[in-house]
Amino acid sequence: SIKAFLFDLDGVIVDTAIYHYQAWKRLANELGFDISEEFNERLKGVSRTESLEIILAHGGLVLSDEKKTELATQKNGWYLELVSRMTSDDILPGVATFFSQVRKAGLLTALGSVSKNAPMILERIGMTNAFDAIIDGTKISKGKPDPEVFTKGADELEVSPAECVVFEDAVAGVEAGKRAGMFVVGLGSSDVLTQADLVASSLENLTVEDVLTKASN
Ligand code: B16
Ligand code: MG
Repeated sequence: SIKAFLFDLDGVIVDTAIYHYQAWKRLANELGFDISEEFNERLKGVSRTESLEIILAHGGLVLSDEKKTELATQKNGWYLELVSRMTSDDILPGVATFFSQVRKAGLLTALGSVSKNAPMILERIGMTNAFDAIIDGTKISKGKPDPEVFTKGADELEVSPAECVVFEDAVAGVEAGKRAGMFVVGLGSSDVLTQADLVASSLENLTVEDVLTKASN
């Protein structure tokens, strides 16, 4: 039976994906090219260094490791400027109600984010205590679609993968959840999140009971 819910951060709890996109777009523009919103889908759930590699390949640029470190730091600075203004008002619709249902159902919770900034963002929005375990970019060596972020979450909660449900908005994140052997709820479009076991447009359109029923079938 299901014992734990594992949540992605960006695009599930808060919409920081838009800030990552704005910061990467600014970097690409300064390098002389552009990235579209469609292209940005490929960056969701992917680590900072890997995102930069994908962007540089897109722009046809080959740079030294030193330059790459400099650019990643620059992007993170712009990103931090954008997220520093976040408050609990930025928590996505439906999250608070869903989390109160999760608690009532007696389920464990974990954050599964590859972002190194995740703990700071949870502090800003006042949700640090909503999680029994927090797995962020500093605790893992491989980004999504590698399952590491979710298997570590299950380990910290001392539950098995089959007892976990993952909530994800990104293609790479859905793949990570499936590779971890978990039931995956995709939040977004079923045309994009084809690997998900269940898709809803957001947590606002889901109840814990729905998820538990579908995940137990
Ligand atoms: P940072 P998630 C991911 O977070 C983002 O989706 C991805 O766009 C970002 O590059 C990555 O975190 C690393 O973030 O630069 O803050 O360490 O979706 O796994 O919550
Ligand atoms: Mg995400």
